[in-house]
This record gives sequence, structure tokens and C-alpha cells, in this order.
Amino acid sequence: MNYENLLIRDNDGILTVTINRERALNALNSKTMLELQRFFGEDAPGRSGLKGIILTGAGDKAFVAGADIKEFLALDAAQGQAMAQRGHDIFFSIERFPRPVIAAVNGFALGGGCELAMACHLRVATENARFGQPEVNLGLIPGYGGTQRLIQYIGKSKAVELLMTAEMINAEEAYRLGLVNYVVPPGEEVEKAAELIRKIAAKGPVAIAKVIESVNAYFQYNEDGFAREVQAFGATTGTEDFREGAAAFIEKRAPDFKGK
Ligand code: CO8
Repeated sequence: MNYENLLIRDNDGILTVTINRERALNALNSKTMLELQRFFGEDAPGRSGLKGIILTGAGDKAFVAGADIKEFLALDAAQGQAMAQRGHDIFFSIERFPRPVIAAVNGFALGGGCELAMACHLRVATENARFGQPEVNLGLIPGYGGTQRLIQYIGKSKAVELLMTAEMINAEEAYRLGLVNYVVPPGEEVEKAAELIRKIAAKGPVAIAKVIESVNAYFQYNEDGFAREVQAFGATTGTEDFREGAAAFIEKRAPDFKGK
């Protein structure tokens, strides 16, 4: 398992996967997404003795601060839609993984980072963690399942508020809303996640896989909201507003949206 942006540590069948782009607050660039795809699609499934996986971010500031904004500046609508679809497929492979996958959220979990944490089965957050879907600040919408999974965890009312205002919430509020399972002091998040995996590893593995499969089935409605999100994300990627929002982020200024 050779990766550029993922650090993998095996501790007695518990794999800790650290997204390792600390200087960009672990933002998900395409290389990292490809590596997550390879890890969850090819390397992890065949691994014998695997008890579970912990996903975390390098450093003490961020879990993942989103998709890498600098990389998708020039995308048109079709490319944006394709990129969102690829991200959905990768995040589904996490959500459908038959062993427990736990996000150890050690700081900012924004945009694609919040979406990544939500694709995991459980979330342990540090007291300084912050969650949010700030895409509308950029003239975008979430493109990795955020409009669907945020509602699943915290309900429509609060989810719509967070999606429309782009407000961040702290770990305590995320716990109160049901977005995270545990809040721990910084530095204890990986051990807490490992403790949960050890507890689950003592149960029947087939039963655990079937719990995951059955719980996921609950959310398959007639209308495919995930497909709708992919199309809608593509539509926002092609806008002048998005170019302006992303340029404003990079130039560290407020955006001037024109509604086009
Ligand atoms: N992408 C790229 N670079 C980033 C990102 C990001 N998402 N977040 C932070 N960085 C970089 C900064 O540009 C900065 O780099 P540099 O030093 O070269 O300027 C470095 O990380 C440190 O960041 P800051 O200086 O901004 O650190 P602060 O402590 O001042 O602020 C924040 C921390 C609040 C987290 C701030 O960095 C921020 O607001 N980041 C952006 C958060 C965001 O908007 N995330 C959503 C991105 S969009 C998204 O995730 C869409 C998902 C779906 C994609 C679908 C397919 C394309």
C-alpha cells in the first residue's frame, strides 16, 4: 500500500488512515481522492484480520477543510458533475464498507471534509472540531453527498439552515444535534475510535456487515437525491458566481456575486 497523501498505520488489525496534506488543511485534491478510492475499493477489502478503519487528518488544526478549491477553479458544468459523481462513488464505498469506519475529527471538517466524516459509520470529534458546509460562500453546493447525509443525521430544519447560511458549528453543538457520537479532548480521538472498533470486533463480523447494509437501505428513497445533487453541483460549477467565489477565497477578499 504505497500512497502519497495517505499515511496508513496498522495497529493489531485497526488501520488508521491519516490524510496528510497539512499545509492545505488536508484538503481533498484529486490525488487524495484517487488514493481513497484505491484504499477503500482495492486495498482494504481484501485485507485479512481487518477489524476496522479510522480516518483522521494530519496536524492538530484540521480533519479535512474541504475539496481542494484551487483544483476545480477551471471546471465547466460537465466536468463538475463528473467530479461530483466520482466523489459520490468513493464516499459510497466508505459508507458501504463492511467493517466499521470511524472518523476521528481533529479540527475543521468543512465542505468535502464534513461530507467525508458523514460517510463514515461513526464520528469521534475533538473539543476544538468545527463542522460546516460552507460551499454557498463559493457559489457552489455540496457535491459529495452533503445535502443528503446532513439531513439524515440532524434533520431537515437544522440541515437547511447550515447549508444556506454556511455557518460552522462546534463539537458540542454537533454532539447535541446528533452529528457526532463522542467528543473527547484533543489527542484522544484516535484511541476513542480504536476503543469503539475493538468493542465492535468482538461481535459477529457477518452481523456487523449486515447491520451496515440494512441501515444504509433505510435511506434509499424513490427519488435519488444523491443523483439530483450531482446534477445540481455540476450546474453551480459552471457559473460565474463560482469563479468569483473561488477567486475571492484565494485572494482572501469578500465575493461579489452576480447571480449568474
Ligand atoms: N482548498 C484548498 N486550499 C485550502 C482549503 C481548501 N478547501 N482550505 C484551506 N486551504 C489552504 C489555504 O488556501 C491556505 O493556503 P495558503 O497558505 O497557500 O494560502 C492554507 O490551507 C491554510 O488555510 P488558511 O490560511 O485559510 O487558514 P485559516 O486558519 O485562516 O482558516 C479555514 C481556516 C476557516 C478552514 C479556511 O482555510 C477556509 O475557509 N477554508 C475553506 C473551507 C471551504 O470553503 N471548504 C469547502 C470547499 S468546497 C467543497 O468542499 C466542495 C465539496 C464537493 C466537491 C465536488 C467536486 C468538485
